[in-house]
Amino acid sequence: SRVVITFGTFDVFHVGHLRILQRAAAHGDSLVVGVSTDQLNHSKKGRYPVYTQQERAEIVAAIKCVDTVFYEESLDLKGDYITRYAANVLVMGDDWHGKFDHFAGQCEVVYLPRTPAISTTEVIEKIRY
Ligand code: C2G
Repeated sequence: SRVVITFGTFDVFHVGHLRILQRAAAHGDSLVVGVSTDQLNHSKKGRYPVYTQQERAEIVAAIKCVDTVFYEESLDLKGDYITRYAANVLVMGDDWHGKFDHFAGQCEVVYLPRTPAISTTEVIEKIRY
């Protein structure tokens, strides 16, 4: 059976997140999701997400098409996570287009188009004003 793996922060969970998980799941029989840690976000973006990693992981785990959730501690461990979960397909949104092509020897690499006009940043802005 085909295992799909994907990664993300999934902060202030919105319909763009839901749709990429559903479309990722459609590429195989089970879906494994790496939720980036608060620390990874802080070191990468200089700020912590709105929701904690535990809250973000709890929400993602409750989505019907998601089978397994784990914490993504480092961007450099993707290859290890792919091996650990025996993933056959890596699915990412096309904001990462080309970035993970070097895993093509390890698993299939698929980039899916993002849902237009929605992002965590836009949701935050909409609430703020
Ligand atoms: N996404 C989408 N449509 C949107 C917004 C996001 O399809 N309108 C997708 C992204 O392309 C990504 C996933 O939802 O595949 C999660 O997005 P983010 O939470 O922004 O994740 P990111 O911080 O890019 O992931 O190893 C990657 C890291 O975990 C970072």
